[in-house]
Amino acid sequence: MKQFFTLTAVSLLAANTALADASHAKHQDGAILSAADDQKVASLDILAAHAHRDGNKVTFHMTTNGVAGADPAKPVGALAGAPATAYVWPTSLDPASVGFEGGTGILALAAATHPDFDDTPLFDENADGDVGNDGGHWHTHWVVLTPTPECGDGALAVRDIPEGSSPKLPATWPGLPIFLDSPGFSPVFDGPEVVVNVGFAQGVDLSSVAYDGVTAALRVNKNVHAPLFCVTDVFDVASGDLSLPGQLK
Ligand SMILES: [Ca+2]
Ligand SMILES: [Ca+2]
Ligand SMILES: [Ca+2]
Repeated sequence: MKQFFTLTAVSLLAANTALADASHAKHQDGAILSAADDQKVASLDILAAHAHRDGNKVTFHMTTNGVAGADPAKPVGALAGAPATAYVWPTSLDPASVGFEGGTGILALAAATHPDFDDTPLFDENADGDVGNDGGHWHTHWVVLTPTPECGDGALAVRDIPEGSSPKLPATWPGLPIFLDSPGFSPVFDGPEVVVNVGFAQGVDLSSVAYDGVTAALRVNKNVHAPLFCVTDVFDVASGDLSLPGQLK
């Protein structure tokens, strides 16, 4: 009898594992697939990116070749030059879909870490009673990316908000002079998988959204002025060319 229960438990466990794995991006119809690459850090080597929709909730996820989230950015001890590591889903959505001024760049969802500063003043990700000390914990952002030559040839940056201008910004904008929102969606890590469930306001047209998947490093400007937050390294792009071949279904 005991053996029966043990066997049942083992097969249930196996079934659960298979079930969990079946939900991963790399097993989804229409996922953007990317080859494994031993030259890349495994946790940032994308195998697949995918997004799917249930009403106004959209699940963005990525399968990596390692343990997703295993290699967060390392602190440098200052805001100037502070690095960030991010899993990023660039989309075809207009920035106005989440409350930014419209037509201002590529709206991208990011799950990020940057231990040198906290930009989620409404959230206490590590639940220690301080909302200002958890930039080193994985959290999410909406960012608006624009080509920014000052960051390097062909490089992108989070769009700056020039002094004296007052573009539309989401209610959860954390106050930095860039097009960055801290909406508070929790990134969920499960082995090779990173998942973010996103809520959209009613009335946002989600019927023909294109997306891609990227792993990247960003860095705060060494002089902490514009351009403030450059994309400095792209580790992997699911499509290989940022063509946003994924179609939200
Ligand atoms: Ca890859
Ligand atoms: Ca915080
Ligand atoms: Ca905290």
